[in-house]
Amino acid sequence: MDLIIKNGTIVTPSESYVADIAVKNGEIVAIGTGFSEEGAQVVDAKGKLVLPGAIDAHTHLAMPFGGTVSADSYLAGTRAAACGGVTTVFDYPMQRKGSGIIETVQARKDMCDPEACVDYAFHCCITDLNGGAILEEFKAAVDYGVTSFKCFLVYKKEGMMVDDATLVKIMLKAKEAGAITNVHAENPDLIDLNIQQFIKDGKTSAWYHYLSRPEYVEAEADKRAVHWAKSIGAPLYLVHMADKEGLEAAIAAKMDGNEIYIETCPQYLEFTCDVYKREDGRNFVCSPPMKGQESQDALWKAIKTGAIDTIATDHCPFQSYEKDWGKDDFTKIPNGCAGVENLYPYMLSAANSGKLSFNRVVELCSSNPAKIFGCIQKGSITVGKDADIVIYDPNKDFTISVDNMHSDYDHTIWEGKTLHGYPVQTYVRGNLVYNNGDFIGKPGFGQYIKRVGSK
Ligand code: DUC
Ligand code: ZN
Ligand code: ZN
Repeated sequence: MDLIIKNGTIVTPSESYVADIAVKNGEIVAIGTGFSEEGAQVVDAKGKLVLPGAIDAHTHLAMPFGGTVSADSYLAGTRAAACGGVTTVFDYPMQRKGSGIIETVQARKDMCDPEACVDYAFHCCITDLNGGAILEEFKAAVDYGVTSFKCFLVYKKEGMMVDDATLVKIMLKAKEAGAITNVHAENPDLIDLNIQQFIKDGKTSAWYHYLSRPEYVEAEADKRAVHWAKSIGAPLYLVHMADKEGLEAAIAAKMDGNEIYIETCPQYLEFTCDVYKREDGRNFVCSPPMKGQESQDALWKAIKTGAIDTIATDHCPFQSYEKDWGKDDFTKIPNGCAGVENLYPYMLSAANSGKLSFNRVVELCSSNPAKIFGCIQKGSITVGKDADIVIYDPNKDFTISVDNMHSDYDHTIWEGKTLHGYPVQTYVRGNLVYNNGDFIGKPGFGQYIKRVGSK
């Protein structure tokens, strides 16, 4: 045996129990008691929880966006991931006009390979069908391990948006190839209408970022995506759900038997649109923006009832000087916030405070993303799976500060937030990459995860 983690409380989506875990060659080979410790590294996890590593199914690392590039490289973003108990990240390469899917993903894989500190996979954003050639590449993309494609219903001027006909073509072809379509739902025409008026009226603070993209802007697009999924019988994954009306429409369609999955993010669970009234409101600018209290309450309710499937981060930090570009004009603020290192600790702290169960956190942050996105080696503490393991101390309090994070950004929206309980160790395939506050992994250790489609 290479590693034995003993006496800890193992948490799965359905139960918590005390047992020892034996790891060999990066895999969990046995769960039980009384293993021979000869030659093995032995870790005593008594009094601690032993959890599957989280899967952050939504990051934008080194992403060209908003006139710059997001502040975390693959190295910094995956280093931060390791320190927050995230053992796999899903990044979003952007296919551009004239480029193929595999070409797009391969280019990002080449960047990521030497830098990745945890395992990684890719969803591919589709922005153009290249006269239909892209659709013909879906099957090859699935064989390459990319089993999810993303459509933006927004970012029209940025050349990222797809229209409804393109969306439907993608959803149908994805279904045929055994893949799923992820959708960022906001309505760009309504946003532009609002922005034009606000700029004309001299209303330029971060608060108007929210008011130009309020609840109805997201709800319309959520409902449209749900409508197409229902009408053509294709699977849909709604990313970063933030509004009550869209959420309720998606839940109703799920309850009618449609294959619809809903993701939300910690920032929507913690903050409301009131943050945009703060002096540092621009630091919270992301899209979709944080919404009102009613939406936040609806998200928490859906987490408790089981209607929300995953929590991911949309990690896309920018430096303060970049956020400052929009000090006097909210339209110039690069959209995005940090979160990859905060995801698991935040949700586990919520569990520790009794807001939901630890089992449900494991389901939302690990098992469900693994299942939905075909990561068959990941997502649970089970014999035969990768030994992606987090040891969590429920008694360790931790106050988040930019100084104790492991990213390259210079500020965080989570500054000053105290969490009850914190990860103390993270293992990726049986290798210790984070130990009590320190990153001890190696760039390049992270591996590309070739995912399995549903066909
Ligand atoms: N939203 C953000 O806030 N940042 C990156 C991309 C996105 O859709
Ligand atoms: Zn998005
Ligand atoms: Zn995103």
